[in-house]
Amino acid sequence: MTRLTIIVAATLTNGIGQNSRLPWRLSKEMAYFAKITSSAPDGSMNTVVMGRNTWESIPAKFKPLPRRLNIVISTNKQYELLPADATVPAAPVYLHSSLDTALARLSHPEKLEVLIHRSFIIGGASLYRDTLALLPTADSFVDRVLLTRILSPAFEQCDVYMPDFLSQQGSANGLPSWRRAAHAELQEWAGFEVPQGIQEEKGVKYEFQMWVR
Ligand code: FOL
Repeated sequence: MTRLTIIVAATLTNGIGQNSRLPWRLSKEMAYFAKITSSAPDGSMNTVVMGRNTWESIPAKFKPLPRRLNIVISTNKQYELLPADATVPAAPVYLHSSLDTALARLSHPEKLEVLIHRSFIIGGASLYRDTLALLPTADSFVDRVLLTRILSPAFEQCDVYMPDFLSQQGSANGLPSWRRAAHAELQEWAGFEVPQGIQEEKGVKYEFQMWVR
């Protein structure tokens, strides 16, 4: 069983993007993303699984995301990854033409050249939707969401939204319901101190949350 963790920063109405990029630039929030997705015991690595639009949205100087196994999904079989920027420390990148084959590879560690610690789904909207719909009986399942809730301003100009995972609750669809973990549980899982309560950067208020099911 591959447990998957979604990591996302989203407004109160679930806005996550605007004009093919993040609607905000919050350096401490981004540092949290980088730290939590990179932290792995010696000799292992985490994976970051992303859709093609998300891959293209990452600045050239940060991709492939260093110290992580990058997996990019594009259903366009002609799609090619551009050669890596030589200034970025080499990190492995795999290109897959479906979520199924990407997840199958993750659940067969012998097919990977590195030892995997945790796997993160880093977006965008369609990958969040597809992975949230996986059933607990499948061999991959999203059991955790690291949500940075952007509280204000509203960022009403967003043009990409993540699915409202908290409203997809209940046993009707065969999925267990979500529970917000206490801050101590988030820190314990992260393995480092995470700022608690409402954070403010450049006039933007947000909060680090962890949800589990
Ligand atoms: N989750 C959270 N909490 N915040 C985000 O901004 C976020 N962004 C994405 C997915 N989940 C998220 C997708 N977008 C980079 C850029 C865009 C992006 C994800 C990552 C990026 O360049 N990351 C670098 C750090 C760059 C820096 O320090 O400014 C990295 O090494 O992770």
